[in-house]
Amino acid sequence: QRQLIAEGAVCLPGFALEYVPTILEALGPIVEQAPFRHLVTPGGHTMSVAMTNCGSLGWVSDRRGYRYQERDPLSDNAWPAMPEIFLTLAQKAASEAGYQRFKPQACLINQYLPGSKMSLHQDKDENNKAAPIVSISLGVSATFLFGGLRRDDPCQKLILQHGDVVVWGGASRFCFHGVQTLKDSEHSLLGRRRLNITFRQIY
Ligand code: MD3
Ligand code: FE
Repeated sequence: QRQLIAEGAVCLPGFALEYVPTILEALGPIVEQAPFRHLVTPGGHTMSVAMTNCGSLGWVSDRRGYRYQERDPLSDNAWPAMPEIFLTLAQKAASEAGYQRFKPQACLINQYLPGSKMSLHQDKDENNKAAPIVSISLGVSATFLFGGLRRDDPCQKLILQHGDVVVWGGASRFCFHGVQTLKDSEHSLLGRRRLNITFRQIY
């Protein structure tokens, strides 16, 4: 099943459900090598969402700016490798949405606890502007805000649930988006957390 959210934005409800046990197993060693951390924005604010990465490139933010880099700044080691199952799932979802040559190099893993949110923003740090972004939501459901190309364009609200995958490409790729403050509720597998995993092709 496939839902068109906007031009270029395709939701695949429950697409990741059958992969969840494998995904959670793969996340253990990743988070052990590269723990979740709260990044600081160039403006000096600490993000409420905790992040880590796997893959050949990882997204980081600090006082110097936003960028993708090959090493984890906490350890100076390469980011953990992207598990095969992640790549398979991301490519299968992209393919369902019409992107047959998706080659993600970066996988950003966001952890939301009750009270975490992500303010309205655009994703513009990827050099390859034609590739989509594939996102997987796990755990506590969240209200996702999806706007237009200008910050003050009206937003539609979307509930992203455990197992949902969204492919953001085409005209939706540079739309403003954000996540409302996570509610304090419990998910049977993930507890009070929400995880969002995004796959990005940088080059
Ligand atoms: C729409 N993460 O990490 S994923 C992010 O739930 C981010 O953690 C959110 O926004 C989260 O940058 C939303 C869905 C998403 C990702 C990229 C997009 C939606 C998008 C790029 C363009 C438009
Ligand atoms: Fe984003």
